[in-house]
Amino acid sequence: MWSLPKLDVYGHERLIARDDTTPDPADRTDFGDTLVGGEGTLHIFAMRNRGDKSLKLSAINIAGPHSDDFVIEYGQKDEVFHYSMEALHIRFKPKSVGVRTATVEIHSDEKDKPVYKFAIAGNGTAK
Ligand SMILES: [Ca+2]
Repeated sequence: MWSLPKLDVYGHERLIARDDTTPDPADRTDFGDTLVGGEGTLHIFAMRNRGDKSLKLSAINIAGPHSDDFVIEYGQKDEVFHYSMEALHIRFKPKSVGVRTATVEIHSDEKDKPVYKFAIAGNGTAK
């Protein structure tokens, strides 16, 4: 029996729910305190395909009020093979002091839900 490709995204081995709106340090969606103008904070996520067919990724982008404060450094893979995973690296580089929020959007050919979204946040700090 065939199943469809199915995307799950994990941070620190914890599943990040689709449409999650509550960033949390436990699953790495909260990047914590980070110096404005510094190196930033890099978090690595895992995109897993638990279906038995390849998943085609058409785009990964960051949207929302402070989308420019988060940079995708790696993850523009166009395919996640069945029962396999790919890394997604996001760096938080705050442009201003205070809470910064955005939404990660992973577009794929998954049938029922082609956009996997979750909120991310971080706190810009001054020296
Ligand atoms: Ca959450």
